[in-house]
Amino acid sequence: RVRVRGLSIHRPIIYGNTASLLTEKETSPSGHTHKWTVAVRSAASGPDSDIVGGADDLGYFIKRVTFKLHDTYPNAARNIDKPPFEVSETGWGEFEVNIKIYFVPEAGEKQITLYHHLKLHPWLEGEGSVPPPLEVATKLGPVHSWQYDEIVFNDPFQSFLNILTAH
Ligand code: SLL
Repeated sequence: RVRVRGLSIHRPIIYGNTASLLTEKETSPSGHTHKWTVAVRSAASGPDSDIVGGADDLGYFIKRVTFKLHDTYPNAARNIDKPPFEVSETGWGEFEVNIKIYFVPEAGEKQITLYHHLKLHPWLEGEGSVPPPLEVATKLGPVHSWQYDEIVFNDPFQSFLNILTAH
């Protein structure tokens, strides 16, 4: 296993969530108010990609993404082993999602951990910690909360570099 010393290669990603209100009918009897999707996506897609990233083409170097949800969810640690790396659920509250990204064995790299605050409410400037009333939230539409990041591999193995550059 040969490392390519002095080389550093990166892959851009975005991670985060979208959320929208459930209809009144969907809300009862669970008490859940929102449906949401939390995801890790490639940010390296072309101009035709949509707002939350394009092709789910991370599978060639990511083998698993674990989304650790709030303990109020059954099986809170959700393992996703192929793209799209995402979890969709319903709920009533915001919380911190712990996201662990595991790489293919060729990488010889440890997993990385990201944190994302699952956002359900269209928090308004200067309104403190009180979410806007339902009719306001309804008017504002779905909430998007995404962060850009780059996964950096330093001194990658030659075989892994080949995998990365072949895509
Ligand atoms: C809060 N600290 O109090 C947060 C916790 C937890 C959200 C939010 C669970 C849904 C279910 C759900 O929405 N949990 O499975 O019943 O706001």
